[in-house]
Amino acid sequence: MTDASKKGPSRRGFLSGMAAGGAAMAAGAVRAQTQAPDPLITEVQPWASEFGDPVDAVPYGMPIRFESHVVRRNVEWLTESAESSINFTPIHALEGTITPQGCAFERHHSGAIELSKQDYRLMIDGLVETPLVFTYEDLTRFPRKSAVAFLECAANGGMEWGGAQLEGCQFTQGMIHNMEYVGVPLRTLLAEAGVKPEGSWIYAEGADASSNGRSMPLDKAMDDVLVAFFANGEALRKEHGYPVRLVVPGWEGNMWVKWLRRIGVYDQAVDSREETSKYTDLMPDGRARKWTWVMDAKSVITSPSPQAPIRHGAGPLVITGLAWSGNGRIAEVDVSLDGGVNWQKARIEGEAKPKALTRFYLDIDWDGSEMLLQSRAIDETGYVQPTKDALRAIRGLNNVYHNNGIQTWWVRADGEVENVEVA
Ligand SMILES: Nc1nc2c(c(=O)[nH]1)N[C@H]1C(S)=C(S)[C@@H](COP(=O)(O)O)O[C@H]1N2
Ligand SMILES: [Mo]
Repeated sequence: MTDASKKGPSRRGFLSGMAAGGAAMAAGAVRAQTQAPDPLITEVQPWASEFGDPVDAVPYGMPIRFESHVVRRNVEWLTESAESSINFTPIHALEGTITPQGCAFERHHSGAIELSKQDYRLMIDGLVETPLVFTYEDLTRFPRKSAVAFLECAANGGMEWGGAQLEGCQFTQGMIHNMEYVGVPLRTLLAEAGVKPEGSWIYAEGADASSNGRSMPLDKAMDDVLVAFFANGEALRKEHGYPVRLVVPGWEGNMWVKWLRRIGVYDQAVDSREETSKYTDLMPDGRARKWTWVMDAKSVITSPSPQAPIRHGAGPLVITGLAWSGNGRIAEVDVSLDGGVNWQKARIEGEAKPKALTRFYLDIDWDGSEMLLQSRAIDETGYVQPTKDALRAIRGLNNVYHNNGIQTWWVRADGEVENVEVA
């Protein structure tokens, strides 16, 4: 037991202790530092004087009201209507790697639909031996697999191509979430229907008005794609595709068709709207990159960041963020405090899973002076996250998608943080 009435180490003593003892001393920062009685400790508080809520007060719990700021947010000027729009995950306020469904960003082309399990049908047709229709219950009778995977919209960071614009990683990198999915491998269902030898592409479409149809090479469909019905231990939420969505690990979010209603097997791509006029990358010479399915390695410091400034002053500071790669595992994350001049290796927390968000930390003793914080992800293929300028030099400025450039946060001496770019 700790004796809280004893005088803790002075701030000065603590800081010199830091220099000697390093990060292990950081926990000492919260020790009592004065002898003034703290009424929160010495006086009986209301919450200790009466009963709390009974069980079942809330049959399905919501976050406590003190956390009501941790919500998805929208940028209203971005789209004409909220039915065909996007909002952003509050990654600045989350920890670990799993995104709760309730604050995981949403992207709809024609609104989130309500589709019951009873009304659900999944058709497999085209170049198959036996066209099939599955009910929801049919799907639950195939052997299941699970996968933790990030979903990143290809447009994540799209508003930053022209320069630093939005204040906070929720808006600059928040078109991303990471969940644990359970479902049936798509290859199991394709095998049930029997793909004909000519079949080399699939086309997946949703039951919503937009249908959001996308083509995918059969190789990927037979690899790690899941027809998923659970996320983070519970049914998919309506906005994430209840009752069934496609999970396409490592590939752009648009291909993760929600409210999945049909898989067609073909001998060529369909060239739908979502893979021609949209989700292609216009290059400086007027031509467009096509089939840019994989989300390249990327990272961002989530705290400190514009929505998560430093309030505690100089001394021990936890710098943390997220890194991910559609090509596999994150091998290393480097952090710079001086705008990319010097780099230090960050600590990767837990297992770096392939095609999933990976949490990193750099624990420093902040001297209270300005910093230009950056993080740089390196994945297991050796790919290094590029600077924004390096990306622009190749892709130009006409393009919206696949901006995985290095983010810079300007941390001021007062702890406030701004979105900037270093030349
Ligand atoms: N049926 C259908 N599937 C869809 C969409 C859609 O509008 N309709 N939007 C796509 C896009 S562009 C993205 S980025 C992801 C977003 O998934 P989320 O809303 O679960 O975050 O779903 C994809 N799947
Ligand atoms: Mo998207």
